[in-house]
Amino acid sequence: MGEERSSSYPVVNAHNEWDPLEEIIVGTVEGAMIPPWDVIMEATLHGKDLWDFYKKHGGTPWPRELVDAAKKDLDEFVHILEAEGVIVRRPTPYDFSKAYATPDFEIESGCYALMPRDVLLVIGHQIIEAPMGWRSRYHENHAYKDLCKEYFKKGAQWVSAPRPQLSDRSYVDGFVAPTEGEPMRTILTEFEPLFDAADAIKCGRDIFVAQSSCFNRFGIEWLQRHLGDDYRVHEVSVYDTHPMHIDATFYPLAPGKLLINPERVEKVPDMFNQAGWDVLICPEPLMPEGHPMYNCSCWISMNVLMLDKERVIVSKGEDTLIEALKDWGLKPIPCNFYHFATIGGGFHCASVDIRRRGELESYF
Ligand code: ABU
Repeated sequence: MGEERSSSYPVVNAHNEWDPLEEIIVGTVEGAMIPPWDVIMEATLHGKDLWDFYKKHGGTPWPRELVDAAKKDLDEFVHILEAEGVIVRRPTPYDFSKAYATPDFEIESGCYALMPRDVLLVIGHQIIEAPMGWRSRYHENHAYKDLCKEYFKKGAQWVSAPRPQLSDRSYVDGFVAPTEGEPMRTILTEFEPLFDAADAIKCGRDIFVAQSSCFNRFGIEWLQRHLGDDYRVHEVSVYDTHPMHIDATFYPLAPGKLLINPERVEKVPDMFNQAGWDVLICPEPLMPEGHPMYNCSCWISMNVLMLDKERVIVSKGEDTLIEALKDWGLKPIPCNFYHFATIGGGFHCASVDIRRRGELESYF
């Protein structure tokens, strides 16, 4: 069952974004469905022009040519990871095409196992299945159950956050997303704890989160209380008209190096300045105008993946960011990923680190 390994670290061991990476789960494009339209998408997807696309095509498979192009990118990503000595694990094939219903909602299909970062929050030795707010992603954790069971049998802690109901009471009735410049508002009510795992980012004992249309305050409170006194959960002040996930917004790349999205971060927490961290401003993305992006913004450029404190996988084509990373003392490894970004996200979204060689520390 699973791979043999030589590491002396616990099978699940991830305390930050930069300790040397030993094992990772990478998502799959196989069987990916276009997310069926649901109320939360209005609050999380940039680009109103996309709504009609989802209303018309949601619940059907992504066109083969998009899937093939995304798969080519993902294969290159896996190849790079393996060539750099990382064990890559994949989700179990799962049929996301079936309609399903609970007593509280019904939906015409699931989505995909493209982006494990949203589903599993790995902190220290534990895997937390996230209580996700998209009804179409309600069963996405099933694609990772085999891996979770295997890691559990090898000693990991494995827990699911309270299973959400996702009835209409979880969403603000009549929600309208703000236009640029209007005060930020989010769609989730405080009826139950909700978050996607990608709404949190690790920095040792300090976990940074941003409230979004996937992460409510109840979710933040649940996470802090669940993690207990070993961890401090900090809320970062951000501005985004369609907030979803922190990993294209605020990203501690390595000790002393914090990458931020200049359009979204309102205030860097004082603790970074006090501890002498460099705040690195992500350059403007270079994604070509008109490149189709169904699920995320062009700031997905900053959704890189650290292999250790220096090596960083970054999207080929993002030359300004690649040069900046070099100036900041990092070693960029470019990988084609624009086509994966069309239906998914970046390298961080497409993966979830299971084991990095390192200990729990405080960096402040
Ligand atoms: N994890 C996806 C981030 C999406 C975005 O900010 O564009």
